[in-house]
Amino acid sequence: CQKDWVEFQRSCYLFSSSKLDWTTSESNCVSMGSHLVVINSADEQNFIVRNRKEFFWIGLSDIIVEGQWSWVDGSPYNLLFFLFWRFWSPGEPNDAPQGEDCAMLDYQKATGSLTATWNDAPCSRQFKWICEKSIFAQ
Ligand code: 2F8
Ligand code: CA
Repeated sequence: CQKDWVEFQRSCYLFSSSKLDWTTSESNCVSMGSHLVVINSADEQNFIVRNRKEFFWIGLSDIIVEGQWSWVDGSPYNLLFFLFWRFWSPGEPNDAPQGEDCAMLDYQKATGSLTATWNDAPCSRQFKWICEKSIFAQ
């Protein structure tokens, strides 16, 4: 991986130190040949949040159609898989009244063996973010 990027299971990850809204975070990743992180396993989720007590945007939103979650890189959103593994925090996604279409890692509501679980939050909020690209796409 390039300088400042961290390798895990054939991906390189960049953890931002600044905060941005969800759309600008994704644009920042795209400008570096990556996307906001797409989480495909509990292992990956635990790796990216281990020892980090912060919120991070991930590459999942239902901006286009409410209730239809989609990953920024077009990976399939496997509802049964994510429910089985309880990747969402209890009661999430709840599209809280102000409207919440973008997913973030919430270390405060982790359950079971996961070190963080997901919450949907307003896309305009500013959080740190995580970019991911394949180790073969440098
Ligand atoms: O704990 C549930 C709820 O907590 C907050 O709302 C009170 C979050 N809101 C923001 O982050 C803006 C909700 O997303 C979350 O569902
Ligand atoms: Ca929510």
